[in-house]
Amino acid sequence: MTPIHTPFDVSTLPMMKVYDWFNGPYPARVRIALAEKGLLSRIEFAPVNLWEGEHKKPRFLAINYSGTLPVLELNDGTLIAECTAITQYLDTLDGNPTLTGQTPVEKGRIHMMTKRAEIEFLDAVSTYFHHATPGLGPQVELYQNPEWGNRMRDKAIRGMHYFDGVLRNQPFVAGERFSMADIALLGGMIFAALVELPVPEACEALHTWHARMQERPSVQAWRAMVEAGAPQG
Ligand code: GTS
Repeated sequence: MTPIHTPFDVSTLPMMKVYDWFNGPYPARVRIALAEKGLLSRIEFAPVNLWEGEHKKPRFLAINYSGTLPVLELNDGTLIAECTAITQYLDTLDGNPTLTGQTPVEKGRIHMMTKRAEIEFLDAVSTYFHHATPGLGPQVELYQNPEWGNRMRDKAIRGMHYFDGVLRNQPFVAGERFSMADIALLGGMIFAALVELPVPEACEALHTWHARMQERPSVQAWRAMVEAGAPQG
């Protein structure tokens, strides 16, 4: 039975701030989640320029100790970093968690598959980018280990095959419904495209799923924003 939820008026929510960089793959996860939840109008975006290393400077490290984007700031100053934590917060605001699971088993599976999409794919592509390519450039990449980066590239390719196998048996990453785990895998696909790491043709189910994801208005809105280019100023 479909649960009945009281309609939720997002305009009653106080404004929130998201520190991010417009075309970053991790920030994409939060932007897509915001669009899925109809919350984009409640967000002011504060650009932190990764290419100038702003995320490693004391001013931003005081916002996020890890020196990574994105970060959500609530109107009382509360700071929430980590895509998974931010998505969980946003998803529960309306009492109707469509992205992070309604039942204990859904929540468990979505958490597991999100983590797996990060460990086996997205984080591995990111490590490849930072260690085995010029990454964000010599001013920002102060330590690089190309051998480790290339190992992580191979891990990411194994991850593509793993998720292809998952998607041969079910329509979405965590089962029968779109969830935060699909968004995490999309983050991996976005990063892989940025670093020109192709998804093997043999990964047919992964390709089909990816094409299906492009039809979602949230993903289309994200793509249109990226195509509009970097924020000015
Ligand atoms: N575990 C973090 C999360 O889930 O939020 C990882 C965040 C992350 O690595 N963000 C990237 C970053 O800040 C942003 S992007 O690469 O997708 O644009 N990277 C900068 C760096 O120097 O690691």
